[in-house]
Amino acid sequence: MNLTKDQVSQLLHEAAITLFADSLEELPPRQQYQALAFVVKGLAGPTWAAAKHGADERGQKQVYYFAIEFMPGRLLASNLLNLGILEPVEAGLRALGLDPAALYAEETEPGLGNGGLGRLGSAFLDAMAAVGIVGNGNGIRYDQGLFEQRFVDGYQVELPDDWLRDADVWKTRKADRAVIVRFGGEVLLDRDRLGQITPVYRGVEEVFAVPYDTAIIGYHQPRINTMRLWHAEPVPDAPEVLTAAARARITAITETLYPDDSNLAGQELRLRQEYFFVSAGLQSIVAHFLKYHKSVLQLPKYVAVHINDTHPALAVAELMRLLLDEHHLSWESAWQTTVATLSYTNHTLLPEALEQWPVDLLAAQLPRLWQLIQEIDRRFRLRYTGPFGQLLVDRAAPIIDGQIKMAALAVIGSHTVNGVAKLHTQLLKTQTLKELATIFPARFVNKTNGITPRRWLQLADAPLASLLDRQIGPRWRTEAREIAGLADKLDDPAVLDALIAAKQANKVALAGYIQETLGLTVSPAMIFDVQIKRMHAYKRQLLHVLGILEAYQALRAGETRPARLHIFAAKAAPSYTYAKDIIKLINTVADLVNHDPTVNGALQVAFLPNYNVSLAEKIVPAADISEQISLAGMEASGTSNMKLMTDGAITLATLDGANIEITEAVGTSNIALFGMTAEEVAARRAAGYDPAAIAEADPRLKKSLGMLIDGSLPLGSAGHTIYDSLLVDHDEYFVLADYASYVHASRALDQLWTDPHGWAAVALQNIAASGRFSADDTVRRYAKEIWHALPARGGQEK
Ligand code: GLS
Repeated sequence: MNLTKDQVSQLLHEAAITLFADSLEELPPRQQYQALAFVVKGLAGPTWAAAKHGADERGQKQVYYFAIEFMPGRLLASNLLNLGILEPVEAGLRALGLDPAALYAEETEPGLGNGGLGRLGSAFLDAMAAVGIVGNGNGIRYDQGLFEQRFVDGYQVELPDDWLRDADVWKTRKADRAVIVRFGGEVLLDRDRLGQITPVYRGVEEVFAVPYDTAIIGYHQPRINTMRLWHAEPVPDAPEVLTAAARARITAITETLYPDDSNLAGQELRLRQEYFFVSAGLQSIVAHFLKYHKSVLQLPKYVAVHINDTHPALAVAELMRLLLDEHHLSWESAWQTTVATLSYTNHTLLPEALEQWPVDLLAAQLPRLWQLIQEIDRRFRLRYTGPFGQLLVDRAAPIIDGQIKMAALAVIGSHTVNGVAKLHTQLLKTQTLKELATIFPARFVNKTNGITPRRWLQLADAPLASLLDRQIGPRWRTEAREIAGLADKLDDPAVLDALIAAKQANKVALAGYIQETLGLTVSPAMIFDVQIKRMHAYKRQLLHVLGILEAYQALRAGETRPARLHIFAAKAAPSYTYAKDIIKLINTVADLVNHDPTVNGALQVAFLPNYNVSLAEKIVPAADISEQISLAGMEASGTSNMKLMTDGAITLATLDGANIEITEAVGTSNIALFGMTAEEVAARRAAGYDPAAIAEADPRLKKSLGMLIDGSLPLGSAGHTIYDSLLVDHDEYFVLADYASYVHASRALDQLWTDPHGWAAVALQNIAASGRFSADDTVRRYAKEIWHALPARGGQEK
């Protein structure tokens, strides 16, 4: 798209008048942002409109990515980049005396996800559009996103996230495409003379599902996909007048995002959310499909529906319902069509995160689906008990002990199932879903996660992006694998110096933000050691804290070490008190070391509040060390590990999740590995483990642990809880078992830091190896091997 500075100015002035009846110069920054976003939406409009019909007319297969969470991040700069008008627009803004970055910062980030899972969904949408796959998101438009986090006296406090306060410029409400989703009531099966079964519903609650569409713009190409998020409302003009309570029950469905990514929330509301967006999505997909095709039997040829984690697993039963009840297929044809249409990604090994619904709850909310799930279960048992035996089939079947296991339903109803990193897929096959993998061995495949270098490198890390342009030319901007060319510059001291300078520029910017946010003065010359991710015991922020206390003692004892700033950002689920205790601990340790003159700036801790995509965009480019220190066998993949390496941080890691692939990519000499492997963890668990003996044998560790309870850290009950988790409750996540090797690996990085070119060379090799973690490649693999929906003509549309 071509645009001159003058055109930008004219469009902006017109938008200011149209939207706010005022001149651009008079508007506050928030409205200037809105005017610009309005212009950009308008510029994308014609391509979006054309793209919607083009795929149907060409008969190109479409992917629908069903996910209960999406975290797109701010969209303005990303849309400008993808449309190819970032530079002229920024030049136009500057000519008008406006600061582009300040306008971008006016956008409220839609926090419609908890963490890695939601962010991955959005990265995939961006990537699908970039490589020319017709791939649409299907999810929920929450009125309130993930809570806003503040710290009060070191404790996490949650405030509502009112992200719609200033209107969401990007959305298009499509009331004409609304569908009705039914809950509760009774279902009777009416059989006519030909044996045709028709369900008759009585006393159901009807919910109006209204889609809100957002354009997902393909990078430098005419593909614009749609993220469709559904909003729950009372049915307009319904014959029955609803009570206020009945209306509230309906609107509650899309009021708030569950602030939890690893525990089954277990409430009726969560189940209603899941069915709501699954049913609305599938109804609209099938209706749309039938505008272009004669028979639903052809669905799998033109449509792939992806179940992202178990939250949308009801898609199996809901698609069956539509095919059986509304399109009158036989059970066998409906089942074949369903399985050929659906695929499923598992994103977790945590047992508490594997969703199960009590039969009573599901049967009351979704009586027709309950009938169908029982039939799926019955047929599954009938078919597989003979060959595999009662015991195995009992463990594999969807219904057991009054519970419905959603992962089982998803696996049985999908043609392909994938894990998100090699180790994770292997553990799924051999442990978590081993019975299902025995029955369906060919269904299980691996698709290691990816990230979008557009957001994390092109937009967030302009200094590194321009270094890459200068050193290897701009092709990496479209094909991330080209970044590998940087490896040829390994021995060029001028390139290493440039890399150091680029990182330094980012660190200066982050130091400014830390000063502004926390009032803490830090030096950009320190090592910026970063751990950013959800607060969870298995991710072991606690191990990082024990490392800080080790360094604290060393410095107080007179050792000299390179100055290090430990940067944390993390939200804890409001109900997860242990994780909140760790937040209190980090803030308390920060208070201690930041105010202790004896460590004299050689050790500082900054815990930045309200972690979200926009904050990550500030931290990631400034990181020297990336802490990926989960207990091996716990983190399905991780994606901050990929973002941080892309921007030149060196990873301090266990062999967990995608850290294993990162190690393969960079080689063991370019990553600081420590700790037990997943196998060693399992063996240690089996053999029995005595954390107290480890603490006893290491005086510094013993002292650090003592600090939790002896009053040197004013932690209140949090100190005892954490102390007991390690020494009384047997340290479930083997923090103490990995402690010594963690400290050792971290000290090796201190050593490397004393040689700036040596450090930069390792960072450079990380950047050069990062291209393979581009989400573009990941979605190409999904498209080729799972969805069978490769873009026409090698990725480009007409
Ligand atoms: C998660 C995993 O915990 C992460 O390891 C993974 O990177 C992410 C995307 O696959 O999915 N699963 C989950 O429930 N939340 C996540 O972030």
